[in-house]
Amino acid sequence: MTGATLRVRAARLPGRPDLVDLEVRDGRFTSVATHDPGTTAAPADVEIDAAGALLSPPFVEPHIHLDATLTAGEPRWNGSGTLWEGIAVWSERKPDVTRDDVLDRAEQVLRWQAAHGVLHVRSHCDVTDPRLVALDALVELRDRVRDVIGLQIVAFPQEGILSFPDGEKLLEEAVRRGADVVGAIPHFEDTREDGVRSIEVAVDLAERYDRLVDAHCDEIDDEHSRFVEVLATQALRRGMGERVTASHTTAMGSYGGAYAYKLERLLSRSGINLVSNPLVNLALQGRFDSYPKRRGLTRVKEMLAAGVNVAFGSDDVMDPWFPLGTANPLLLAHTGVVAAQMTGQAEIAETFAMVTERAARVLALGQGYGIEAGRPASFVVLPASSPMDAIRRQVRPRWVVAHGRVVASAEPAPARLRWLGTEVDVDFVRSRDEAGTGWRAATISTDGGAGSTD
Ligand code: 17E
Ligand code: FE2
Repeated sequence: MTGATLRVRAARLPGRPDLVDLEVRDGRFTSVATHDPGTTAAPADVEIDAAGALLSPPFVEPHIHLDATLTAGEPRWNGSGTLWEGIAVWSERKPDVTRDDVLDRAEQVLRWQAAHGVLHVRSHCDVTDPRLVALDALVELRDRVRDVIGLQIVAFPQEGILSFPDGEKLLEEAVRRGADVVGAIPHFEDTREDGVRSIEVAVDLAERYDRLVDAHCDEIDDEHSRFVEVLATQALRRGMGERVTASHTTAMGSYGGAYAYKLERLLSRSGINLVSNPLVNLALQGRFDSYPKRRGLTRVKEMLAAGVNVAFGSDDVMDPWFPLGTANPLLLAHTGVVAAQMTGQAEIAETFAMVTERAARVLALGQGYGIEAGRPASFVVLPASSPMDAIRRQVRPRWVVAHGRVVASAEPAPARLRWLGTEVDVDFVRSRDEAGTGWRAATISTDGGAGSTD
């Protein structure tokens, strides 16, 4: 049996000058080649004429908390806006967590993500709960959604590994029940020594069960919080480099130049990944400062320049830590441009990579990701002329394709402007940006086989 076929014509790939044609069969790319306007190939079941629109591998969410999502205001709002009150509010909500509660909220946000073109998601899940009820629910959900979204689950000990009763046991049990990644939260442990020990426990567990590591690390405006050096050293000595991620690392925004220099060298040698959550940490950090007030971000540009892989994550959608959000990756890229001051032309293009390819490296997706023959045919078509254009105008994907199937589509919706006696459509395009592309004319047809007899 041959699976349905799909063809995309005249798509523009990020960073590639020529237009390309792509063919898909049985959910995988069978060819990616320079656009041939005169091709006589038989019509596919689904034909997309991209007309110069941007085609990118899907967005990847490297850091979200789906167990807590959509609980903002329950049982109360976070009045101080700090990380610490967020943790306290969540711990009051936790006893009310049930399987159906988690499935309902997490699936709703996964639908939003799919509509945004996010087809790979790493979700943290609090395992400082003796029932592990959210963990079981997310494992169930991971299996149910796998044809559309690849979900990775981090066993995340929100209230500590050593500072929470049976924290270590719960972490291991969560791994046994199916967590893909082992987490930690060293800056939250009661002592510095426990913080160091908690990292050793997490990395040991990951090694024993052959899992990845993703620790919440140094998410505090305290220049003395220096656990990322411990995590990187463990990764380096055990040869686990790219399988290890340090998330948040906001204390790096408070370190002085001399220590930061040492750290750049260690992190780049270790090969570990960093995840910055610019939207949420801009909001959470600096809350104990008056003025001047710190931005509370990790050193994004500097670490990229040192050769460290850095990606951007959402962290929260409407929960005790952040009341807004739709998990929109282009909003993260836009926020990252501002927050990390990545306003150079190449830097803006880099922020697009930080919500696509760089985030895919965090998830260790390897050959399971990317626009290449033999790989899964998962991609987004954006009504834009370049990554910079997509970020600036915050476009919605025209089509989202998962394993060769169109799973989301959105018509562009320009404003109709009555202007000095004429009427025009406004979609914020600077006409010069469009040179050489006609992406507004992109079309899809699903009757490709019509007219042929078989
Ligand atoms: N828990 C935590 O420790 N830090 C965060 N930023 C969130 C949850 C969202
Ligand atoms: Fe987080």
